[in-house]
Amino acid sequence: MLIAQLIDPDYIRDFDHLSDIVNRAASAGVDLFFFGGSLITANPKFDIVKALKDISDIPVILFPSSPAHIDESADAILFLSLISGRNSEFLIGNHVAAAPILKKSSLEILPTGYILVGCGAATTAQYISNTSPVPYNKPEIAAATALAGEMLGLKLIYLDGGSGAEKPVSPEMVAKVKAWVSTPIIVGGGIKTTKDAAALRDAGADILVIGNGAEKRPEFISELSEIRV
Ligand code: 1GP
Repeated sequence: MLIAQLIDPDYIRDFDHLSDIVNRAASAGVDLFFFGGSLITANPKFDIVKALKDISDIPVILFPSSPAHIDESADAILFLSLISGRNSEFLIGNHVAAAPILKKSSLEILPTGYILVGCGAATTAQYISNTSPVPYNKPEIAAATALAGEMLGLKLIYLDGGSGAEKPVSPEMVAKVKAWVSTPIIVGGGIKTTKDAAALRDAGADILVIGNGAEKRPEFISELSEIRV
């Protein structure tokens, strides 16, 4: 199982702050940085993706909510289709706008079925995408959605409670999706304890995404090295 640390540009105060995060991530063995956010409200004071590439060897994968977030300094992009929703812009519309730009870039394209799950109060991702999440207690809906995504050719499935979710996606849902698809499964949103992380790992998550949990308690990233396999 891999650990991806989400770098939200709104959270980064300055270059020294980013350096601290990178140093901690490197010593904890973080495998990937995801970069992005559903709603970016601040004008970054510096080019964070370029800085990440300059000071770290950890691959940087864009996690965009808009074609405006394409950044050629990164290594790859999650080409996310929001298959839990029925908003055509996030299913295919933004992709049409982004595809010609991506074709000219050197970014690795990672076609990803993105499934938002209701994990407590509505998250920014749900609001901004104007979609209904899969209900928390309906693993079979998540599994059928993931299976349809795999049949459409998507290479990764991302089960996300959304950044700042009150609780993570249930291990039961992850296990059901794991049983139905053969793609790697990314799980994120609301993971704040090693107990949560271990349960999701045991259920079959291939990549865990940690954002708020490490923003609020930076040592959480180091603690996760204990439960990695
Ligand atoms: C959000 O999965 C990521 O898309 C991370 O969520 O910030 O809640 O860890 P958190």
